[in-house]
Amino acid sequence: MHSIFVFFLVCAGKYAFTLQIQNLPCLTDESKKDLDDARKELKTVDNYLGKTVGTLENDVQKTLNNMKQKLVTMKSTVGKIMKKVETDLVVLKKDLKKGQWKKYQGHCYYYASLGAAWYKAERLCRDFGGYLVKIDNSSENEWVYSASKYKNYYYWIGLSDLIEGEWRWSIDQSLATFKAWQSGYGSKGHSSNCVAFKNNKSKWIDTNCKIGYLYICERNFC
Ligand SMILES: [Ca+2]
Repeated sequence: MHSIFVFFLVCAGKYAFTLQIQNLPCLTDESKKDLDDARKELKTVDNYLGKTVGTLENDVQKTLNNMKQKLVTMKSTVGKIMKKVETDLVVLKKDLKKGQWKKYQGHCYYYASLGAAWYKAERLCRDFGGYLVKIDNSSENEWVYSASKYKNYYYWIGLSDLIEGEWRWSIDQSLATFKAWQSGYGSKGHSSNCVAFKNNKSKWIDTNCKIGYLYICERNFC
């Protein structure tokens, strides 16, 4: 009882009151089994968590790699589009700087050197302070054709029939009085609603508005 190596400890179901420290802890066989079982359970849970964390890490890494790849592709696509837009703008600016507005009877005409669908061409002409060319008579028609630089190409003009067969100029929505249809054109139906100069001719065709033709803008001042 006087020794510091003696320790009081009550073990369930036992009568021993004093034990040396090296014998601690004092457990019943039943308690030991419980502890062993619990340890095994914990080990199983630990293994399961380890595997789950591993799988999750793998999945997250795969998702991140996927996203990274998609972003790289997206960046490349956006880069290409930006480059195309920049090139188009440079060409447009060069054209405008070169003063490619040609004068005829107090009006000025711009001949695009890049193609666009009819509606885009119409918008671009407005951006340039004009409108998709309106041709009032045969003289103007012949001049507009003769002044075009690329005779082998088609050029949009400002005529369309949103109401089938009702040909109107985009600038003022007036009905066309003068028309210079190429033989067989002018009534090509619902999928041919925009008008262009035929290549190598001062004649017009009605065709699909989505085609990327060159175009001619007109403005009332120079
Ligand atoms: Ca039509």
